[in-house]
Amino acid sequence: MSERATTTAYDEAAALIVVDVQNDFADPSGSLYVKAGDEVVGPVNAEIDAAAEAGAAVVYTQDWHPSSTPHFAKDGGIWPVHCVADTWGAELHPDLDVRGPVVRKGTNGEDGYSGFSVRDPRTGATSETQLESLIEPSARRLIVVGLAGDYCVKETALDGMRLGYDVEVPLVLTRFVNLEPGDDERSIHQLREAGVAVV
Ligand code: VGL
Ligand code: ZN
Repeated sequence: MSERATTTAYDEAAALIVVDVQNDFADPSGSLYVKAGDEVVGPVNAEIDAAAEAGAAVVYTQDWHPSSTPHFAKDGGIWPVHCVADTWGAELHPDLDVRGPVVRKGTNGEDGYSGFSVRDPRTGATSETQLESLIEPSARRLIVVGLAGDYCVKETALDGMRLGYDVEVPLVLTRFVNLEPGDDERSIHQLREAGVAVV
């Protein structure tokens, strides 16, 4: 029994999407550590517990890059090398409670931040991941948590809206990269404009 309050009531019409809670983002020694990212692991676990108990789907995403990809600054992108396939940094955080399928994104060097789709950096063509197929057909409402609030959480939530779900992003369950100061506020604004409940 969990004593901790969750951010929302779970039932079979809800799906919890746990985005990129991986060592490179959530461990202070990770290569793209999101400030205080480690603080979300405990509260996210409580949420997973509540969701699973209520019969809601719980699905995870994992950023999973080749060692060279236009996503990385050294290859023409903007990010330090992170979440390279089969390295410690790409592993889900060891304290994260994994109770559902994991969708890997970026596997073939694709770019893009949403858990629902990836983008070929050369052609710009987007393709779907398996995420939507893993959410119970009964799911109407998505709760998107994890890292980072201004990239993969935001894009996953926006894609969820486009796909016709009601979407919630609880702020206590995410943290922001803030590559530019104020990215957190701008992301929250953008999410709310799109109809996401940022709570
Ligand atoms: C992410 C930057 C680069 C994320 C992934 O998971 O939010 N951010 N790759
Ligand atoms: Zn990445």
